[in-house]
Amino acid sequence: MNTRTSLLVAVFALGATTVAGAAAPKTVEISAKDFAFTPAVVTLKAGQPVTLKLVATQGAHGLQAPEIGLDKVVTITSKPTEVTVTPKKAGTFVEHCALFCGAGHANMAITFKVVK
Ligand SMILES: [Cu+2]
Repeated sequence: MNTRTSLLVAVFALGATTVAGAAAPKTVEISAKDFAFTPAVVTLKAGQPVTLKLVATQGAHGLQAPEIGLDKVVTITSKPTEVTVTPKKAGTFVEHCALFCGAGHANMAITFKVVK
């Protein structure tokens, strides 16, 4: 193997590593406070696994979104919780906070836009 071949092999190996890394679910950070989710609108891709990293910066909240594959209520506290989901169908889904959190609870919502 001459120097040029070695270099090509090295570049190929690097490329393969990058491709493998891209296959891992991307992470979307969602924070919750009294009484809002940030971001308020999250765009996801149908059929593509995504890890939601949920953390509360104030109070304790909850999220349940069966339309994107989050079937059980996840409690959101100051300790980050990661949950990986795969949205199956495209559409716009509005979910409300799933844990009573106070005066603004009823208006605390997040919108998931699932695109094809
Ligand atoms: Cu809440």
